[in-house]
Amino acid sequence: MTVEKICILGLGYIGLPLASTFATHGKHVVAMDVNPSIIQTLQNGALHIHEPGLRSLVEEALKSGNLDIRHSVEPADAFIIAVPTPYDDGKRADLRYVQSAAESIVPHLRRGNLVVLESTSPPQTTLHLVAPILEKSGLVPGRDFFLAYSPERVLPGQIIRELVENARIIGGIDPASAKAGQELYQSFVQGEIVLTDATTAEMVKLMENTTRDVNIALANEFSRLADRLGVDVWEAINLANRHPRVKILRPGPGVGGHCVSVDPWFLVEAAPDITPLIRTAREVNDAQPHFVLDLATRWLGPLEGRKIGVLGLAFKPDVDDLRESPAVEVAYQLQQQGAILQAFEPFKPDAALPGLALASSLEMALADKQAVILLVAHTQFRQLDPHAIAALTPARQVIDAVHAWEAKRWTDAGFEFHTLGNGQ
Ligand code: SAJ
Repeated sequence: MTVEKICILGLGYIGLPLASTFATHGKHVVAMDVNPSIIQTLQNGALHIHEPGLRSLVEEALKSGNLDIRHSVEPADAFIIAVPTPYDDGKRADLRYVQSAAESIVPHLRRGNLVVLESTSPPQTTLHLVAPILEKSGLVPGRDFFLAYSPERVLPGQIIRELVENARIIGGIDPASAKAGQELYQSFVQGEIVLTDATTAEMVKLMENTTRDVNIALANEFSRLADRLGVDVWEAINLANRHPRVKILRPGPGVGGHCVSVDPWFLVEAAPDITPLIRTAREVNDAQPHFVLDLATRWLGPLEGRKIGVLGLAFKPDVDDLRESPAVEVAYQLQQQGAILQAFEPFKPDAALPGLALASSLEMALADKQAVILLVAHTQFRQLDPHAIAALTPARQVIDAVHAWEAKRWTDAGFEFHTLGNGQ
């Protein structure tokens, strides 16, 4: 099939880079979002999210004349759904955005079109949710139009490069749909394009993030063991990783973001009776902020009234995304124990976090404090000079919950220094 015009639904961390990349590769893209403030921001030439390289990519796409930012769906040759799939209070997938995106395509769907779902979704969503909605058009998927699932697999912070270079899985509801997807994505994908069926593709995506979550849970549990047994987990991991078939990930304050901390629940929901490991890994990672709180209490003493500067709130280094962030959770838990916090998140200094005092600068976060806790290994925090910090704060107790700093440099500068996972 020939695709000239693509309509992309959802302009978040996936939809916007995707729309811009198609546009810079010669496709006419209508990029839409139901959130008017996102549309307004983009139409004013600004961005509502931070991702390295995204600004120049969007500018290039707009300059090419191929990218139109719109409030609503328009007829096109292909439609790509890239909306969020959060979970509800019971950890069940909330598919309302997918559902309404599919519904909004129905009036515009024509014979020969291709519809692709990119949002991370529970197994069988394409077949059992999206296909029946699109059938309301009177057209039959597989006969009158193509329908596929193609998971986004890009790493926040590396999205622009990975979008192009990663292997892409395309699962069709039939082989012709997978082939149609291949023809669409090969306009810019440099990685291998592998075709399969829709449910396998959904499963692949969930398996990838679940594998990561389980492995991080293991690393986090190792950090607790090391703490209990008087071992430096970082040294132990480093040594274990010299084994040719061992690759232990990094312990930290927990797992956040909108992917790894959410997606495993979709598998648990699909079959709770046979997924105890996946559930337990989620629970271990969700409890890790509390482990950090326990360490802080042990190292700093009673937290009531203690003035603490918190460095970093994002869910991981060098991103601005605070969704499901374990750092935010740690900050709230410290505050619940009576600590008086000021938190500095350089990528979102004006974030709205109810009840949490944010500092607009590093200097503000450090001034007049009794202790400093590092929760995110942002590059700019990694590079901090302990002597310079000593001049900015009366605090002489430092906790590094992400193993970003070298202990000796801080102790040499006069700090009492603690690292998560160092039980020595
Ligand atoms: N984390 C650790 N220790 C580690 C690695 C990560 O505690 O050793 C934490 C991070 O700090 C963060 C969380 O895990 O809080 C998730 O970070 P991440 O870098 O592992 O993953 P995401 O959520 O940024 O992106 C993941 C990626 N999936 C995999 O690597 C299997 C990405 O490729 C997916 O496209 C993305 O999820 C997604 O959108 O699903």
